[in-house]
Order: sequence, then structure tokens, then C-alpha cells
Amino acid sequence: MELSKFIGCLIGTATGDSLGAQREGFFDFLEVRDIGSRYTDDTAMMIGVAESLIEYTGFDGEHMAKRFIENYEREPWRGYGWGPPRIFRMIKSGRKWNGMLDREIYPGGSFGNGAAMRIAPIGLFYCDDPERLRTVAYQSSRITHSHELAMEGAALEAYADALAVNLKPSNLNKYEFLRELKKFVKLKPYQDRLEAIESLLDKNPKRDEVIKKLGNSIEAFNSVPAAIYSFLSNYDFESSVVYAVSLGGDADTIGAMTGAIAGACYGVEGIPWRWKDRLENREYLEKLAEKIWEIKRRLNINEGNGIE
Ligand code: RVK
Ligand code: MG
Ligand code: MG
Repeated sequence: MELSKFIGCLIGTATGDSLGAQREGFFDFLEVRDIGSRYTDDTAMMIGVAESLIEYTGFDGEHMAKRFIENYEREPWRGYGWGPPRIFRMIKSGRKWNGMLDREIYPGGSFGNGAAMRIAPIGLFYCDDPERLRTVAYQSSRITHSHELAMEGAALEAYADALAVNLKPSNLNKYEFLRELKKFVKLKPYQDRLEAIESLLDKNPKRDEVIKKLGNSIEAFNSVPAAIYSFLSNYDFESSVVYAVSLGGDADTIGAMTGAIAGACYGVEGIPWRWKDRLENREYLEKLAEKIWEIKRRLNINEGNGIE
């Protein structure tokens, strides 16, 4: 367990988010390399997940929902999706966090990517326990996203973060990485897109084809696969995130999710200084990653597992 990879995962989320946000707003792709510092709801909610896991030393839905609400109320301008602020209001009025409140907004619940975009700390916290990772990813999603496609997208993204944090970059075998994801994922739309990623990896396709096969929009199943592909089809943090953002569409979120996986793989040293330097709240994000890493180290010692 390398601290630099934990930090890379959280700083990577914020970096990809802020670059994508710029792309979505005002700048074209060529300028993306040199701008960007302000992150959006993706990172704000990821921070809420991290804070809650740290304060509770594990997952508690009520606690996490409270963190989301406090962070939202402090910074409601971060660009939240349509559903979450409404759910926050319902919880504040006394409704239970696990009451599948999103089903009162969307029939069958939300399948937006809002649960997957914030999941990185869960990927880190449960990086050595895929089944707990799955359970907690599902539960944490349910606060705002109870549709099975949103929950599965969040679990898949968390598992990609976990695989990345556990591997040496020089040992990254993209086909093996995909095989692990395929073994993990349960729902057909994701299985199909992982198959599509495999065939795309063989042929250096144009962006239009990638977008057609994997999507680049706000639904979890149309963005998590694009993030996985952006990571696997490139060779370092910078190329992965620039590619992710260049797909357009929901660029901040695809950037954030790609940045989480690539940051977990290549570590914080892999993130260019000109991006890290400008990033809002970088030191706080580093502290959160350090605290998660320390908790895991302590738990490992207590369980007699030793430290890597
Ligand atoms: C603004 C039909 C559904 C649906 C369902 C669609 C921030 C809706 C971040 C909805 C992310 C959108 C993003 C987002 C995260 C979801 N039927 N359409 N059952 N379920 N949708 O409101 O947190 O950017 O079009 O739950 O997932 O950067 O508006 O929000 O890009 O997905 O928001 O779903 O959004 P929400 P979220
Ligand atoms: Mg956003
Ligand atoms: Mg977005």
C-alpha cells in the first residue's frame, strides 16, 4: 500500500474534474493542458465520502448523507446534478437516507453517474476486499442513486481504483485489468461495454467510434466505461486525463473518474506539477488521502496482516 497512490487517486479525481469542467465550459481541447483549477460537485462529493469514511472509520449511511448535505450547503454553486440537492432537502426534512428517495424524482431511481463520480475513497478504503468494496459502493450509492445501473457503475469504478492502487505501473497489463473487471461486474450493459473496450483497445479508433460504443454522457453506464477506456488506452496520467476530457460530453465526470484510476496507478508524482500547483484545496485532498492510508495501515496491523 503506497501512500503516493492513495494521494494520486484523490488529487487525480480533482484534477480530471477541474480540467473537464473547463472543457465543458469555455475552452477547446488544445487549451485544456494548461488551464483548470476549480473542481465541481464530483470532487466536492468525493470529499464528503472521504470525510465520512475517516470520521466513522468505515461506512455509515446517515453519517455520509449528513456530510454531503453540509458540504452542499456550504458550496451549493459547485454544479450539482438535478437530483441530489432535492434528496438532501428530503433528508433534512426527516426522511431516512436509505429510503430510496431518488425514486420520487426518477422512476426506478437515478442512473446518473453521481454515485460513481464520488466513489474513489471507497475504492481505496476497501482496496483489499472486493466484496466489501462492492457492498459499500452499493450502499453509499443508495443515498442518492438507487437504480441498479448507478450502483453497479459506482462499484465498477471503485474496483478499477482498487486494482490500480494495488498494481505496479510497470506491471499494468490492460487485458488482464479488463479481465478482472469483467469477473467483478454483474450487469449486462457493463459486461457488454467491457467487451467493447477490449475490441477498441486493439484498434486505435477515432473518438467518434469510442463515444458511439461507450458513451460520454451523464448516465453511469455511458461514462464509467469511457473512463476505464481512457485509462487503459493511454500510458500515463496526463495522456489518460487529456484523452478523457477530449471525449467531451460529461467531461468533468469522465475526467474525474479517469483521474482517479490513473492517479491510483501512477501515483501523485505522475500528475504534472502545472496541474497540481493550481489545484484548489490540494493540501486538504492530500490530507484526506493520508488519513485513509493511515487508517488502513492501522487496521492491517491490528488484524495482524502486516504492512506491505
Ligand atoms: C451537472 C431518466 C435519468 C434517470 C432516470 C438522468 C454534475 C437525468 C456532475 C438526470 C455529473 C441526470 C452529474 C443526472 C451527476 C438519471 N430516467 N433520466 N431514471 N436517472 N437520469 O439528477 O448526481 O453535472 O437526465 O441523479 O447523477 O458533474 O438529470 O444527478 O455530470 O441523469 O451532475 O442524474 O449527476 P441525477 P447526478
Ligand atoms: Mg461536476
Ligand atoms: Mg459531470
